[in-house]
Amino acid sequence: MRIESITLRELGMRLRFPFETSFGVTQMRRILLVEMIADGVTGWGEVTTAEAPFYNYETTDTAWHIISDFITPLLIGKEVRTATDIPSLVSKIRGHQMAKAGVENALWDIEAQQKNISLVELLGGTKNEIACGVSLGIRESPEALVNKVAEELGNGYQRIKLKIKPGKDVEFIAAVRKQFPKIQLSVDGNSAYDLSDIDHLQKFDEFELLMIEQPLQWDDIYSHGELQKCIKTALCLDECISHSRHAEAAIQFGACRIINIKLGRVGGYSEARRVHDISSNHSIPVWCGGMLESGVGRAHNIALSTLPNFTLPGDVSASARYWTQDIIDPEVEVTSRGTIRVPNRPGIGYDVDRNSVNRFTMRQRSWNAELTVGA
Ligand code: OSB
Ligand code: MG
Repeated sequence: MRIESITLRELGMRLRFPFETSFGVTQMRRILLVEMIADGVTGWGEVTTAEAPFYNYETTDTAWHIISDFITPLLIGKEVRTATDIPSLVSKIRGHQMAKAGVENALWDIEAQQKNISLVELLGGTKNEIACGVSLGIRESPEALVNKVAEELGNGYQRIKLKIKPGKDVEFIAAVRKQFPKIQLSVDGNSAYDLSDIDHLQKFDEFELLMIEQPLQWDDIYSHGELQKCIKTALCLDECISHSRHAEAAIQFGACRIINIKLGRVGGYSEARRVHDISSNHSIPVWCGGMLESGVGRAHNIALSTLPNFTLPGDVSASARYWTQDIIDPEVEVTSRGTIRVPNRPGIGYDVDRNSVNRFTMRQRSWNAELTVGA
């Protein structure tokens, strides 16, 4: 496959509702889409950076810079055998996994279409339906949170995840657990605690949570290992796992019993499959995290979730929970059983709606092999 052109677009998309985590409130998303053409076939990828460097160090602007000035020059006009060739071509760029993932994943879409198979089949996915949970932002009061949980359970979702932070945790979790004693319930601290909070975090054990996600520092596997020794509830790592060697280290050290895999955070499908396989070999279940994606990122998350070791419900939910209008056709819908039916059309399985993309586009830049010296 010869990479003939790459178009990078920044879309401005307003979430239907503000989303609050321990690191802040998000309502306006600035999303980068990668449109790639190879051998005349078009593929799409999404860069899952946030607007500010509060989840990890990447931002929409750093990704624009890294893709424009470093990734694109390494790829434009290049001949590649498969999408799995991309990581080695960009490996001299340290970090910036989300920027790399947006580009690599577009080529996976292309490769699947060229072979006339779904992305699921190309990846080795084994499911035609995936289990869905929801991630609920921090609310004003425990009552407001309980009402929101009731609404999402009514929509069929199989697992509820509560965002928490110091001062907005025990009381909120207790209220939800009291109202819903049997549901699959987990919490996500997004690195808002540290090891001096061990006594406090031990109190969570009484709520029989499915997991506590990333309570401690974003880059600290060691401290999570220390914490896991002191609590009964399973820890799940999100922010800490940027690649498969982190997964290996965290598992060996006992720093988690579950891993959240995000395509962007680990740098794309090639690395996501490695994290999946390592976890599987150690009997560590995984699930697919979300980054408030548009339909393009959502479609990729659905494909990833079909791999066999994705045995827990993910954070991949219906388009309508986020957007008044999504940019794919059809939009992602969730069944009353709390599942998404996996499309089996070639590639990502959804059409990208160019009218919507154009409507939301704030800036765009294209690179064409024929116009690039040396390509
Ligand atoms: O930690 O999983 C997270 C959203 C933005 C940044 C980090 C996280 C999240 C979510 C939302 O939990 C998942 C989603 O609904 O897309
Ligand atoms: Mg998380």
